[in-house]
Amino acid sequence: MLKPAKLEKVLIANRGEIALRILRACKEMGIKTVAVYSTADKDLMHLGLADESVCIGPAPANLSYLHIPAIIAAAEVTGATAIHPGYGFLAENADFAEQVEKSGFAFIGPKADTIRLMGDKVSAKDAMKRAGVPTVPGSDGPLPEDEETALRIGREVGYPVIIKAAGGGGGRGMREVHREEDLIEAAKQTRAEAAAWFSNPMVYLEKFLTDPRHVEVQVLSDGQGHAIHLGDRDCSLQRRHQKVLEEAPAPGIDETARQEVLARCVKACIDIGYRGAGTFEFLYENGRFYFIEMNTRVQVEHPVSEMVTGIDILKEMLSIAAGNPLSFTQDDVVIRGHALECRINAEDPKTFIPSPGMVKHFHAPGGNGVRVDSHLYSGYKVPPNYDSLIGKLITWGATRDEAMARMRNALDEIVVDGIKTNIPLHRNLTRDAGFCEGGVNIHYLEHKLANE
Ligand code: MV4
Repeated sequence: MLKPAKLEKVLIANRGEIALRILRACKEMGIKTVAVYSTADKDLMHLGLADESVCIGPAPANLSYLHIPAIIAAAEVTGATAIHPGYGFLAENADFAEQVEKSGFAFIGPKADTIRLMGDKVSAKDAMKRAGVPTVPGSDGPLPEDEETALRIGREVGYPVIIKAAGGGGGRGMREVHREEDLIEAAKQTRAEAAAWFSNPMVYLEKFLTDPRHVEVQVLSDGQGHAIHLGDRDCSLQRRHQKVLEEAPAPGIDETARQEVLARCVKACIDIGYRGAGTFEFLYENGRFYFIEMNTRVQVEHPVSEMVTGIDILKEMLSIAAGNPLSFTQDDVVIRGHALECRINAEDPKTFIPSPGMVKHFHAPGGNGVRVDSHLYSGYKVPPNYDSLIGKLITWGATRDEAMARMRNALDEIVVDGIKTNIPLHRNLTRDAGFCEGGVNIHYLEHKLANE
């Protein structure tokens, strides 16, 4: 892969396992690295592996990983040429992307305008609908404030419906409505929340799908007219909008519907001039896909797509940001076998209360088809200030059953002593008859937990 000067030195504007993942990709490509960290994170593993590291502020994220001037200043003083935002924090902040580029650095992700387009869920849905991506039936734009018009739209779509904030996403700012007499009040409440939380009172209405699966499509697009997909992932196993276990490909999907939606996503990338790695989120019900949102960042669960395609998504992101055209075509992408990912969190496996503290002993599992993406080491102290994700255990197999057997072994082998983790939950889940069967919906895990 070419390496123009734009990507001579990459500043990694993140922490934990994804910072380590970005660092590994940079090192492989011969790109110099700058790690940034808060005072709570001075013991992060990747700091010692980076060429340079810079403290950007105190523990609260607002004063460090979310503090745009501190990150740009760190890039300036170290002579970095590009910034990788990872996921979370500033990854989908269009103003950050804009300031990074205006300051003369390459932003490793889409153009600021694309991030802005997708950040507004009404404009995102509209853009995707125009590009031919199937969307959830609904208000086709904002839900009007006029009560008569809103009621007519609700009646046309048919109950139940869901009201969502245009500025929301990921489950924040939404309200189910099961009866017409509740629509106006629900719209008012969602608007008020949206104004307070996202400084944008705009809401939209959709048909509420009662038992969908969450299936998403990974794409890579170079912004120069070439785009490809890396197949789909199933992320239905979630609790309170936090994904727990993901897999690729999504099991038991209608193959005609799948090939159609994958092709539509690729075409949409070309239509909007998308640049970088992206994820189209769909609800899948009764054999049909319905677009809900697009994520303009690398996602936590990207490794399952890497495992079934052999493509390194982080290296491709870097290559695209360097201005290179995609080096392969869709025909070069072959989905082979199956991959699973268990998210390992520092939390109580029953109450889900975060459990930071000293990891007295860490032992990583191994063997054929086993991958561990984690910044843990024996003696590492998990700080209480951030997300509780401490690593990801990923297995690959020629079949789903083989990937599952390898995951059960890996979960038997892994040792994380000193703090509570959700490993017992994963040991249980990978032996759950319904999940092992494949194709469970977004409510499955919460129902299972309520009944145990
Ligand atoms: C929906 C839905 C049902 N019908 N939209 C939640 C997160 C956000 N990305 C969209 N979400 C949903 N939108 C319609 N029209 C159900 C959910 C939903 C959900 C979606 C994906 C994964 C987990 C979920 C958990 C609860 C609700």
